[in-house]
Amino acid sequence: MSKKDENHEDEQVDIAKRGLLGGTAKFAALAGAGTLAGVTGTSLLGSADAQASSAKGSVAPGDLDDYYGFWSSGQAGEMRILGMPSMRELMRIPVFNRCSATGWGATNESRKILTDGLLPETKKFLEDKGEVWQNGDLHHPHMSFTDGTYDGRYLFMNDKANTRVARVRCDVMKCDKIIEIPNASDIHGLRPQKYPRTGYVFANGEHRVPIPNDGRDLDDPSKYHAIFTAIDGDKMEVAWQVMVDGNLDNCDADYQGKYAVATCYNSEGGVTLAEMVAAEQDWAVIFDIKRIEEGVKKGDFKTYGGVPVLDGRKGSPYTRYVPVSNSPHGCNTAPDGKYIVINGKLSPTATVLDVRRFADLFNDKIEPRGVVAAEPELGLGPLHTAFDGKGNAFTTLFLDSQVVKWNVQKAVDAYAGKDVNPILEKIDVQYQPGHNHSSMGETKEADGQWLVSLNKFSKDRFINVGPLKPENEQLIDISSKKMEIVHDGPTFAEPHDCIIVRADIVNPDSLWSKTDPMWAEASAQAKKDGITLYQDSKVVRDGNKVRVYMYSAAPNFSMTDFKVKQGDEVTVYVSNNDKIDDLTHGFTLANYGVAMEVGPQATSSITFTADRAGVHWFYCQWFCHALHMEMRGRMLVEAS
Ligand code: K7E
Ligand code: CUA
Repeated sequence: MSKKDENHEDEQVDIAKRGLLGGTAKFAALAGAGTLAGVTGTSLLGSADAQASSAKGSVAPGDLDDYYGFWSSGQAGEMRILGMPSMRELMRIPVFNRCSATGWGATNESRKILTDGLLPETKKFLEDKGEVWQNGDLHHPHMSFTDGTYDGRYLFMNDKANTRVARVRCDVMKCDKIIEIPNASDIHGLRPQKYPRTGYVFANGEHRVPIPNDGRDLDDPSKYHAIFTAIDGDKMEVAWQVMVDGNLDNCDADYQGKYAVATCYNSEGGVTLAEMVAAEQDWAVIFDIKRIEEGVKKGDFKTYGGVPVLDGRKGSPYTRYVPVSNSPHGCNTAPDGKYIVINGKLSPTATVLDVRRFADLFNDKIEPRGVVAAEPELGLGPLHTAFDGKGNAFTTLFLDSQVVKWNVQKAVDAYAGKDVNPILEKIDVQYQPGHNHSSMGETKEADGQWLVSLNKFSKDRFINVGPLKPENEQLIDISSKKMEIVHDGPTFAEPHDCIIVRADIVNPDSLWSKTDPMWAEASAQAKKDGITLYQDSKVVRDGNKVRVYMYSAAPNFSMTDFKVKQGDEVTVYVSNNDKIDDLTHGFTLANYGVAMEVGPQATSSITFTADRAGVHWFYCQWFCHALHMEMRGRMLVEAS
């Protein structure tokens, strides 16, 4: 399903028309009514145009989508996959959450991923509580890049709540690494390096804390610091960190592989709201990646928490601070590689930085504000900007509940003194948009087809479900001159951010490989026990440790029962021998809180103490066969 580019050459502002139509609630209501009516088959507007455009964004039953949407879920902690433009939710990928369908947080494989990359003090903190799980707050999912566009290898995402960064393997769409970032507090902004490849994953530590944060300097906020981190995305290890002034919010990378930029609020270094918004100006920090790498080589750093930390505070060779209006938020690099848009949040403006002037800034040939190429006034509460690859930008206006479309070159011309209005159009969204994202919009292949507006409030948009309302994500057709909302859908916490990736770039497997590293430990243990996974079925006793190896082939487990003693520590390994697409089995042990997914050709394992004597049925909890209900067996626990 693809749709035609109806009008891309004529982006000229028609002031009179815009004055008549642009951004007024009345017009939006009319356009909205037309769209809704079109969906039910009667067009209020009555024009063929309106009817044709109403069908946009709908994908017929059985038809496939053109794009993958990778969605965050905020405080729900998982990542979600949507088909775009249908906005059908296709999959949920547990990351910083627990999941009873897949056993994420319960299986040995997931517990290893959830704990391996944590700092020693966090491991101890969790062990003392007997837990592996921490809540999550997943804000920003982004795909790895090669040469300025998505490469389909990995997705990276942050956890603001517990200062972690995770990676999802795109071949199997499962999380394979989670690391906790030392010295920083609460990872917020996260973006992969676009060029030459990822490479680094840049991660902003938002909140300022003492380093090390071990009880010192509690009452002296002047000694708190925010930390910018570059993670090696291949190894999932911290490469280096830079200490900055102020808080770090969002970030992005350039298309040249030379710089990263972060927005900073709280240049005041305050700890209360009043203190944090006191100054008229905050700043964007620019990081010179080459200089930082050289600094690391020269040893110009201190080691904290096992990683090199460079001093990037004002006056350092590694950074430059560009003053922008109070509390900037989103930071978005335009696909032409020339501009980076800093979104004002408390200021009605966006500040456009010209990447081509950064070298002069670092060589002290120009003042920091000398890199500013434009500062258009967009409306109230600009938070994030997306691009269509045709020179236009789309910025969410949180307070105005609108998306504003503006032309970057016109904004640059206006800033240079020309009498042009960069604003092309405003459209109402429902309500209070945070992030928006366009199809392929953060790559050099931005294609100007779709824009998603992720709205924090749905208010009256859906039937009432109680005090906690869903949020609302809306699909906007941006392929023609006029933006048009073609779909909206409720979503549970929280559609914080998303990316829209052309389907041909993402090619996940349908089956696991039997030798996948995900269960390397299970394979190694099986080998020690003289077991061939997927073939042998056996109970191995090792003191009070019991290892149960079985495989599944629909509709059977290879074991009808196994016997253990009360108090044994039992590990059950299940290998799925089925090679058929979509044939997932599961293993649920009744009344033991034990459940896991076992994908086709995968192995999963889970460990528990058999402290309840008696007959306990285990069963397959993923519907796999007409005899799925019969796919079960017994664990017999002898009373001690
Ligand atoms: Cu991406 Cu809220 Cu975390 Cu903006 S942030 S809305
Ligand atoms: Cu196997 Cu259901």
